[in-house]
Amino acid sequence: MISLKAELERINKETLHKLDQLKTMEELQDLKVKVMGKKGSLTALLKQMGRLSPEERPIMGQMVNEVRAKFEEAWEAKAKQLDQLALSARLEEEKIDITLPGIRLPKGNQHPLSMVIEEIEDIFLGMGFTIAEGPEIETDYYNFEALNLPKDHPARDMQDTFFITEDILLRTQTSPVQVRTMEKMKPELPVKIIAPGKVFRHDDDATHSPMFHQVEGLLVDRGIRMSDLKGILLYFSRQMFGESREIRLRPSFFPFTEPSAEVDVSCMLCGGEGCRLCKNTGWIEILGSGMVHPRVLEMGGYNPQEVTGFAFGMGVERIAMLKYGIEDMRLLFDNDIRFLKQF
Ligand code: 2NM
Repeated sequence: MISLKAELERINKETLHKLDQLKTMEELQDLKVKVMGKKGSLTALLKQMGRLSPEERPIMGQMVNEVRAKFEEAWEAKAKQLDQLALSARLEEEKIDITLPGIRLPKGNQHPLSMVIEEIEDIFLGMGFTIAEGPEIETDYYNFEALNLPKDHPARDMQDTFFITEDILLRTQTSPVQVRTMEKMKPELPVKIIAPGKVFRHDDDATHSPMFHQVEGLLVDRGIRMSDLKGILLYFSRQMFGESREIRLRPSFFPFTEPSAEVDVSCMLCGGEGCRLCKNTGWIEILGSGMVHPRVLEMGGYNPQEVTGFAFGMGVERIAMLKYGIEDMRLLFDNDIRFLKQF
């Protein structure tokens, strides 16, 4: 009895001391097992009680129970304390200083091609045109047939077309959008639209891109004349390249217009005096245009006896290069932020 009591005292002191010293939840769980587990020190002590006399047994039992109750109480308190410590450590770690300056995200830049497209759109919107869109993957019919380019037409070679199947292709111009719009609108007048978008042409020249951008325009109404075309394009050229610009029309050929004309604008670099940019001619070609071919009007669902129309098309990359003095078109497709930031 005496030795068991001394052993109990020792266990009591030692466990409470250990409990006081330990620092982690794992150590705490460990201690519980070492004291109260199957092979724990208190458990071992209880097993030895068989050696005691019947009178001593309940007294010793009560003492063991008291030690165990005290241990459990102290254990729960320690568990709570460790929980608290872990929580405040986490809060400390997660603390943020809301007075610190923010991190600025690197800003991008609108692409000069998008800027030019929007500028062109705004000029024509201001003249009452609306914007029409259509598929980049087209049928042979809308890209060629309906534009007065039948299957055996020699001018089909003028465009190096990306074919997907025999009848499906990547549009080589945005004119198919104009045909689709006429079909949808007929017999409503006027048809007064521009069609901006991506077009695709196969070209082995390294300075050309297989994908580039076009804006084409179409105005169909009763009594539309070539002078209407010239007035609209003069206004556009002055808005785009400066109030003092002049334009001139040179005879040309397109299968979908008759007559057709190439449009030059007086040089925006030298004002027409002659320089490197205009190769000393004073003029720079910016557009193709013409009066819509009667057959194209017909295929759009309009009667060429009743209505006439003009159409034009321009390459956006070329306009952007002229407007911003970009020497190499490839810069427009590299997406180098140092280049893009300049606009
Ligand atoms: C150009 C030049 C001349 C054109 C023709 C048409 C349509 F659909 F009305 F027939 N849209 N665009 C046209 C005319 C395009 O680009 C150089």
